[in-house]
Amino acid sequence: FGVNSKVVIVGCGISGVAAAHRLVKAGFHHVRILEATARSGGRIRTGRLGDNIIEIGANWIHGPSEENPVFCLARQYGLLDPEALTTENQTMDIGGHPPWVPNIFTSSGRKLNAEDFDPAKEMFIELLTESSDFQSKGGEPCASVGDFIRSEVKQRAAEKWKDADAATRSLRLCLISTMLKVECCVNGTHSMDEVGLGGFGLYETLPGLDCTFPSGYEDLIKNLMSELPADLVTYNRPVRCVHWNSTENGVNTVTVECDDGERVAADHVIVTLPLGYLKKHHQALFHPPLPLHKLHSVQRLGFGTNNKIFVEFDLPWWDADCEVIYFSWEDEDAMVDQVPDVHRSWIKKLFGFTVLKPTERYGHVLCGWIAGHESEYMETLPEQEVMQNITQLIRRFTGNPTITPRRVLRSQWFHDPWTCGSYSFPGRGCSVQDLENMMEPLPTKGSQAKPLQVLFAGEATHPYFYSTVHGALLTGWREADRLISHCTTVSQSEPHK
Ligand code: 6YU
Repeated sequence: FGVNSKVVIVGCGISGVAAAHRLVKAGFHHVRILEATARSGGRIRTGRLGDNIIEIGANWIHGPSEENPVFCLARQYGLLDPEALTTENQTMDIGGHPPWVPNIFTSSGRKLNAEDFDPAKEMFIELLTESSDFQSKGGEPCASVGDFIRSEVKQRAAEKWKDADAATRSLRLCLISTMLKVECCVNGTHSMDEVGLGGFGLYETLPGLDCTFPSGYEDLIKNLMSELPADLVTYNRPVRCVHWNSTENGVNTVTVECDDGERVAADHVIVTLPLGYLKKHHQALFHPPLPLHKLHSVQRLGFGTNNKIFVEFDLPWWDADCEVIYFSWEDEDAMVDQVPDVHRSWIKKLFGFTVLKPTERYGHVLCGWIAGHESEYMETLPEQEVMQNITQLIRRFTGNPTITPRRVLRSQWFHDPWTCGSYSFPGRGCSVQDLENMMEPLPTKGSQAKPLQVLFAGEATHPYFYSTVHGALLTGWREADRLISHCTTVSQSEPHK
């Protein structure tokens, strides 16, 4: 009992590492992490493109300020640029919309001025803000954010843009399509039609201008891991099934069964598996199965794909101050964020690129962003074919037939068998209850069986910071604290033997 309890953590992403860290610091000495792959970090994954450091998974610390534990740890470990540490940076409240300098190109090879973009951008941001408000008000008029934005733009454009000519209005609607695609990447969804309007406002932002890890996000994992016993993690050890409520000598136990047949007995198991993995494998993964209300929440919450395509150039073809490049298709004034023929036109889903800055550190590297089924299809193509499609696209939109990338590297999060996508979002009909169900331990309340046999952490179990690293980290701490307080109470009430 108490610190002698055997705790098994399934998954060595940030939430698993955070849970182990907390338990070990509290004196628990039978903590073990079982990880399917050969590395720690999960969706925090730093790679290389030539000489440049790139982030295959998580990119930014969203809202780097005092309330953000990832920021505080990164500062403590000395992992951030001085600029990120300034009060000015920490207090900037961007509400999830970084004030990036854009370059905007259209499919006929035109470069737009910021003024051409502003009316559509303003209306879009206004509607996103209104979409978030339904969470507190209730009684939303449509099921999804996509439906709401489309119907409102139609009405508002008729009034606000009545003096604009037909071509200008059409261009603005095409720009709305581009922004819907941006938002698909932000939310990790196939389409904004899949993101529930009632649940959209659950996500909360923190103050601070998003910053990156100059030597890679994995530095955070390395620093945390260096404070844990070296043999705490067993790598290449996928878990096949968690047997809970099984009875041995009249006492409930949990047994974790691994793919290689190893069976690990535990008092408590913390499951930190990605929601995509849970959706696909829940049936085989839990014995007995998950209670129905928990299963329904696993199904109702969304988990889609957002991938990156890194492209390096000898020379920049964007402005020196440019931070984001948008591509807008002039045939998309129907406000679409889905491509009708995925195999032929998947590239249309790519909204554009963010520019890796500063240039002295990264060279001339862009990060392309593509979400949804189009992105999942892109993963199946040879990298050479992805590079050809990207080259054609850039040449068309810039009108410059000589632009040639030096090299390309893309992420493949959907086909990663241990992740099955990128991150979670509230689907249609989702409410905070679904996130609460996600984090509820097994057996659920009211059961006479031994409590806290299986606990749940991971980004998809945070009620308002889901889809982020800080959300995932907090859930690891939350479940460790749940166990610490439970084990302390139990060991205090146990008669001394
Ligand atoms: C953030 C960002 N970021 C981009 C991309 C991705 C994600 N995120 P893990 O998966 O890490 O760990 C589970 C482990 O389990 C793993 O090691 C597996 O191998 C293992 N496992 C699986 N099966 C197993 C088995 N059977 N047995 C044993 N082990 C098994 N977050 O803060 N900043 O910039 C981004 C981004 C491409 C893919 C991101 C970002 C999400 C984080 O990466 C993610 O939440 C955490 O790393 C997850 O940690 P974990 O421990 O839970 O799981 C308004 C509004 C809208 C709302 N959304 C806005 C939010 C914006 C989110 N943006 C993200 C954007 C980017 C670019």
